[in-house]
Amino acid sequence: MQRIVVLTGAGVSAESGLSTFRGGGGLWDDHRVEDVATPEAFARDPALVHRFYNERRRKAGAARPNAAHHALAELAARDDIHLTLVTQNVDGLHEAAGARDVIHMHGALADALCAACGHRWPAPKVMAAEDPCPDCAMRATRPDIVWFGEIPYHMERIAEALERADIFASIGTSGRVYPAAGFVDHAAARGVTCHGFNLDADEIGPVFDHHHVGPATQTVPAWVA
Ligand code: BJW
Repeated sequence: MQRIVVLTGAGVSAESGLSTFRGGGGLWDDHRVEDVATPEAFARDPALVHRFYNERRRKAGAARPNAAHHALAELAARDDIHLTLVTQNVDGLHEAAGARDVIHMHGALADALCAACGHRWPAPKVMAAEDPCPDCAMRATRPDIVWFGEIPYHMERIAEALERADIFASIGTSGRVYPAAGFVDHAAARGVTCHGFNLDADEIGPVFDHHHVGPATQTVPAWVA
């Protein structure tokens, strides 16, 4: 049984019509990251942050998984492979393609989180800070998203999977945001074979053993086949 850890980023959903974060047309072109993706920004202007995420939730809800999401779901279903699928994406497209047990290290647009008591519940289409928490009734509703300065989710589980991996693959991520950006170094230091997938050859660092350059909808199905 081969143990594979796959890390995905915004590039895997780009061909489903969802914007990436950096580069031309990236999400932050319209919104400075400090204005929307930090706890401080939320404390300063919760309405702006909710508007940003309500719009992201609307777009993600209308998007459909692409061939890369489907190929990864097929890989997960194979009997001879144990796949740990870790995503930085909050869009839910891996699940829409049929993948189960996806590790959402940066949270999910589909969930709401009470900043007062930590309770989680399915996000309404349009969320506002004034929405009462169904558990404690406080009005401190926020998206269940990991912002800069917050600790990503499931780090222990991810570290365990990386410790046991035979293969590591990083797909459609710029590798600029930590701790996810450090997974490849951790894997490479253990002698794990590392595959990098990106549209842009320059975004795949020399630490990767195999460079798969091109759109994820082509390179990922070709790798999985
Ligand atoms: C294609 C393609 C196609 C396009 N096919 N490819 C200084 C040094 C080191 C670290 C820090 C530092 N100062 C601060 C930090 C920490 C900070 C950080 O990393 N900052 C950096 C910016 C420097 N990190 C944090 O604060 C994290 N927390 C933390 O570190 O806690 C401490 C701790 C950790 C662990 C244990 C104990 C303590 C939290 C990070 C939270 C990130 N949140 C965001 C926004 C919220 C989610 C949301 O709104 O959606 O998450 S930021 C944003 O970037 C989002 C993404 O998940 C994340 C990564 O972006 P991604 O996915 O890589 O997208 P892009 O756009 O950057 O790249 C897309 C790529 O796809 C490109 O390369 C394209 O070429 C490619 N592509 N189309 C294939 N068709």
